[in-house]
Amino acid sequence: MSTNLFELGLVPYFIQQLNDPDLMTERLARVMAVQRSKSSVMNGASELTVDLSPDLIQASNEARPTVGDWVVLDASLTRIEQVLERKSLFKRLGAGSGTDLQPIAANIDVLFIVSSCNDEFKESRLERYLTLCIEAGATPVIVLSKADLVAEADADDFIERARKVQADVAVEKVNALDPATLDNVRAWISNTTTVALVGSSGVGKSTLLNSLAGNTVVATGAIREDDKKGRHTTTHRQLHVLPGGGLVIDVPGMRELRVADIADSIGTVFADIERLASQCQFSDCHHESEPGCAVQQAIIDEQIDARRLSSYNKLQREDALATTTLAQKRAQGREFAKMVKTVKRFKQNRKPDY
Ligand SMILES: Nc1nc2c(ncn2[C@@H]2O[C@H](COP(=O)(O)OP(=O)(O)OP(=O)(O)O)[C@@H](O)[C@H]2O)c(=O)[nH]1
Ligand SMILES: [Mg+2]
Ligand SMILES: [Zn+2]
Repeated sequence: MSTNLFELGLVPYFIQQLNDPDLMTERLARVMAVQRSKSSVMNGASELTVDLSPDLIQASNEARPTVGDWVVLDASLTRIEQVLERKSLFKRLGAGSGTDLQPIAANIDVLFIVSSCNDEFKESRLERYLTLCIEAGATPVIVLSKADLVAEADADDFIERARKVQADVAVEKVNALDPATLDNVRAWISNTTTVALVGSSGVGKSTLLNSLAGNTVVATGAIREDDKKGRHTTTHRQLHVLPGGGLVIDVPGMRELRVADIADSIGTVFADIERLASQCQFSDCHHESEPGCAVQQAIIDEQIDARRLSSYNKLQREDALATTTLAQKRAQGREFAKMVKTVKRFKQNRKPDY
């Protein structure tokens, strides 16, 4: 099936980056999926599986193409030569003990943060996603799924809780299985909008995608009844084109969402705490047991809850740690590059031995 570049979400921001408009006929493409060093890309005529140029193989995780990227292929259409500058990038710190940033989705306009109307719903998880979303440069929308499985008043309680996390973020409740409940969600998706679906495994991201597409484009999973946890049905990130226009990246549920580089967005998501913090007696107040702490006072006065402060502190600590490790890594990388250069220069200047 061919999909023209505009149906893939091409906008002037990317066209302007091409040094030759002829590249648009075949060589400009969008990354639909990534499997190790191979990428699946769509160039408007067909879907191709391509490699990376040697430069990109050497590049950092962040600089390598990820799902949603706009790329320029070489003339033989077998490898990616260039990744165009991104409009947005949703990323996390690599899973496990990794200290690399892992790009999740590029050039997304809207992030649907999906959470269900049951025990899976956690304010702190939403706060985590929100900081990463704002840092990425995308608009967040909180989608509350499985509203059909609870009484209306209970679903409305979840809406209230979500609104309390972030007053100015849209919150939409849905039954992801029923397309008739998706008008509010659909309103966020224009023909050139790219949406990414994120949230825990089993919350209904793929179900939502199928309902938006009007047919089954991806598999959805059953929930284990014992612990209501999903089974990680979706195993890789994939960009899908909706038949009625718009693009959706389905992201597998992530067990771990470690943050990095979120110093600025923490201030946006926790504007209430930062506003209070500016009134603490000590400018370096940790908001624990210091005298004259305006944040602790607000907790006593029930203006904010202790959970929110502890979530703020946790994200701050995690970010500080990640930033230090990443800075060290980047410095090591620079040192190494310098050393390689010196060795090269030394070799070039060396007089022949004869
Ligand atoms: N009743 C009801 N069931 C839902 C809803 N959303 C999802 N489900 C069911 O929940 C199960 C898991 O849905 P998936 O769409 O596979 O979940 P997912 O978020 O894609 O999970 P991963 O791919 O593992 O990340 C399926 O059995 C769906 O039918 C909803 O709004 N209402
Ligand atoms: Mg899924
Ligand atoms: Zn304080």
